[in-house]
Parts: sequence; structure tokens; C-alpha cells
Amino acid sequence: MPDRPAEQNQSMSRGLAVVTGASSGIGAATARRLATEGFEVLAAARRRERLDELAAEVPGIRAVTLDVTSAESVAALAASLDDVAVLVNNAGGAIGMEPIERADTADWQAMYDTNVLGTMRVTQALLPALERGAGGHVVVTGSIAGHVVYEGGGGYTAAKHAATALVETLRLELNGRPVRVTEIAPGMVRTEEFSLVRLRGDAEAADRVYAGVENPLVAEDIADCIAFAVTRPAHVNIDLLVVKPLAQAAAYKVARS
Ligand code: 8X3
Repeated sequence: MPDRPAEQNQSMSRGLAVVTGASSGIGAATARRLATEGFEVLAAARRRERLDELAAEVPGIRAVTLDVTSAESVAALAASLDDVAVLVNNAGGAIGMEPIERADTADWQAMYDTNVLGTMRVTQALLPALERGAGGHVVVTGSIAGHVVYEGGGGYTAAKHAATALVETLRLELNGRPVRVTEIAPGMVRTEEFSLVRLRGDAEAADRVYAGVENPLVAEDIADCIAFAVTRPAHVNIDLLVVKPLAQAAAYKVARS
């Protein structure tokens, strides 16, 4: 039971935050954290059951089914929203570690579709709602892979570089309008799914990514950075936060015991 009347909760709300890719990892942690920061949170993803569990567990979170690769799904979400304070474009991820000479076109297309076009679709559709009221904030979960390249990362680094280009272009195009634009670029974050999906379900290979690394980042560390960016005063725009664990000096320079 809420300990305050509904009207009072609403008046204390920081507004609506939409988080894509909210069914696990950084997205789920961000949904939880923004709810505790006083946002009304719409947790969006394809896997509805996971979202329903999250919404049942955390007051202030509602679930909505969203496929960022579908224009229809994105349009349906946008049609249901009036005023959005924060959009966290978090849906995305990596598929495969093959060198370019053996890369699979379908993997690259899928990575571009979620990490880049997904962000474009959702941002474009929600911009009117983001501009309404007190203005809005577009956050993109990028990656250090959007700023450097590494062997075996071709498709993912290409997609994340494109996501970074999207963020920087969007900030230029929205200049003078009341919408902040922020990229959070994580390095090594240990989540239940990122490396497992990237390595096509090979759990041992996924574990090796983090082997001997003292304290890789966790999803809550990135949620913390997102919460920081979106709770600054409205005139303060955090352009980019690059966030790595202490053990990681560069994409492939990682201290291991
Ligand atoms: C995840 C970071 O180093 O695997 O976005 O590209 S990395």
C-alpha cells in the first residue's frame, strides 16, 4: 500500500520516464532506480512477463510491451503518451565476436536495428511528448564501443559508433529546444545477459569475459549514472559519461588476477 494519498504521490512525481530494454540488466536497474528517484516509470521491452514481475515488485513502475524494431509497436507506445520527462533508449546489445572476414550480415543488421534504428524510432516518436510540459531528456545507453574499436567487435562497435553519432547529431538539431541529450557509455558491465547473448548462449565463454576481474561494473552502477544525469537541474546537460570499472583502463586493457 502506498503510504501517501495518490494525489500527493502525483504532485511529488518528477514526471514520466520511459525505459526501453527494461526487462533485464541496465534497463531493469534503471527502471528501479528512476522509480526510487520519484519518476513514474514505464518499463518497456518485448518480454512482457519479466516486465510484469518488475512492475509488481516496484511501486511506481508500469509495464508496456515494446519492440523497438517495429514502427507499429513504437507508434502504439507514442499514441498512449502525452507528456514524457525522460526517455532512456537502452534497448540494444551485441551479437557475435567474429572478425569481419567471417561476420554474419544478419547479426550486423540486427545490431544496427536495435542499437541505432530503435533509438531513432523511439526518440522520433516520443519527441512531441518530450517537448511538452517542462521539457524532456533523451538518454542513450551507448558504450565505450561507440568511441573505440577492437578486434572481434566490428558489428557492435559500428552500431555503437552510429549511436554516438545519432546522439551528437540530435543534440545539435534540438539546440534551442527544451530537450536534453545524454549518452552514457559503459565499459565492462557484468549483467546476466549481455555477454551470454553476444557469445550465443555459451555460458562458459561469457564467464571468461569477466574472469579474474575485480569488481566489474554492475547494472546498478550505470543506473546510478543515468539517475545522476536526469536529476541535474533542467539547464544542465551532461553530454557524455564514459564509465568503466577501475580494473579496465581501455576496451581490451583489463587487469585480471
Ligand atoms: C559493452 C562494453 O567493451 O564489451 O558495451 O564493448 S564492450
